[in-house]
Amino acid sequence: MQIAIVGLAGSGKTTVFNTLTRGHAETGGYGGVTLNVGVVKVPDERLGRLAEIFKPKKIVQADVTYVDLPAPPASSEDRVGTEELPADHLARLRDSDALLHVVRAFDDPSNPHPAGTVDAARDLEELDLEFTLADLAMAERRLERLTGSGRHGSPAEREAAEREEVVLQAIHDGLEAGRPIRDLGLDDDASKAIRGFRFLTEKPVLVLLNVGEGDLADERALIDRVAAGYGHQHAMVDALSAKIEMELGELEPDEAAAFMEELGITESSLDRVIALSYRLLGLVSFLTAGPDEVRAWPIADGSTAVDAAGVIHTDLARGFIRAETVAYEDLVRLGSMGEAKKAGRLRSEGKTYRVKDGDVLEILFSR
Ligand SMILES: Nc1nc2c(ncn2[C@@H]2O[C@H](COP(=O)(O)OP(=O)(O)OP(=O)(O)O)[C@@H](O)[C@H]2O)c(=O)[nH]1
Ligand SMILES: [Mg+2]
Repeated sequence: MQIAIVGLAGSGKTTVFNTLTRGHAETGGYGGVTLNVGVVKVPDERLGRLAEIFKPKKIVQADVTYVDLPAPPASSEDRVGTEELPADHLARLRDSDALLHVVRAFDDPSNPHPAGTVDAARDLEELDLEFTLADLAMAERRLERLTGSGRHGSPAEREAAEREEVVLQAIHDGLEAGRPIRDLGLDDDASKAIRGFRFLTEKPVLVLLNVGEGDLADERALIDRVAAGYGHQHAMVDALSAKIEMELGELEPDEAAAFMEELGITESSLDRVIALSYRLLGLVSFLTAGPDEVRAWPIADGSTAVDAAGVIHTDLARGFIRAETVAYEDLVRLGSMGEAKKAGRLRSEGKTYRVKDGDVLEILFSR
């Protein structure tokens, strides 16, 4: 699972990246050109509780990869800015499962906004427009090819091409009217027909307002204001002060606590942002527990027991017999697998069982 951090130049992308990954990539070189990649462990307090029961040798958290990308150049009459990104950057962007869109909301006289004023809604719209133009150009090119080539191939191929054309035309018309693809409510067949294009406005997005260190008290009002004007599907709006979070991340725990008290904040936004981006991806975690390891595994919401087995290892999916399943809450309340079984809370589930967040699974399989 990969999330691309996008945003206009100087919005704080790399600072957010450093915060999330506890990294030290260089910030502040206006209009950065480097690509940063980092892996983040998803915090999950259930693992600690399970570890108390199983006393495993290790604990393994689910992880998500974050990619920090430079802003695309602005589009003009005859060029689409996003398509001018270096090929490897564009590939990373298209390959990502979701976007984390960092928007500058901090004012800083020593680092003035190039537009002269700070206006989060304006900046948000500006980059969204770039991605809309990139998708539109792609849809147009493909539509031209489909209509220009006439109808070739077998009946099945012609039918597939017609279906693709209908979906692309709907996408094209939507984009022209300013509607991102994520708003179109495409059904599974339509999504599948266009999967190969990896459209940017189809990806779910978490808008992250990067607020100034003096504006934390007004954070909620700002989120509400921006969210009210951003009524898109598969989109969420949240805020953090990237600069403060980065500084907090560099402190020892007791120093961090003192600093937070000074700032008048009770919790770091970091865990919340990681958890939100995880949810945004439509991910839930199932858990495995034993004497060797206690582990959280990311899986798409709605996946089946055999899908879950395949996430652990393809052999487990191939030889799947059944999944011994207990809900995390039941297991923790009853204290052990044995007690869960006695209480009738340990279930044997088959291949098509839909795994729920927090299910503790043991997959039985034949080799
Ligand atoms: N005051 C303040 N400054 C910030 C904040 N976040 C980022 N900055 C500063 O803004 C400048 C740009 O931050 P970066 O994280 O490099 O922004 P970026 O989006 O990665 O920039 P490019 O990669 O150059 O497009 C740096 O000097 C940061 O220190 C913030 O919350 N408050
Ligand atoms: Mg940067």
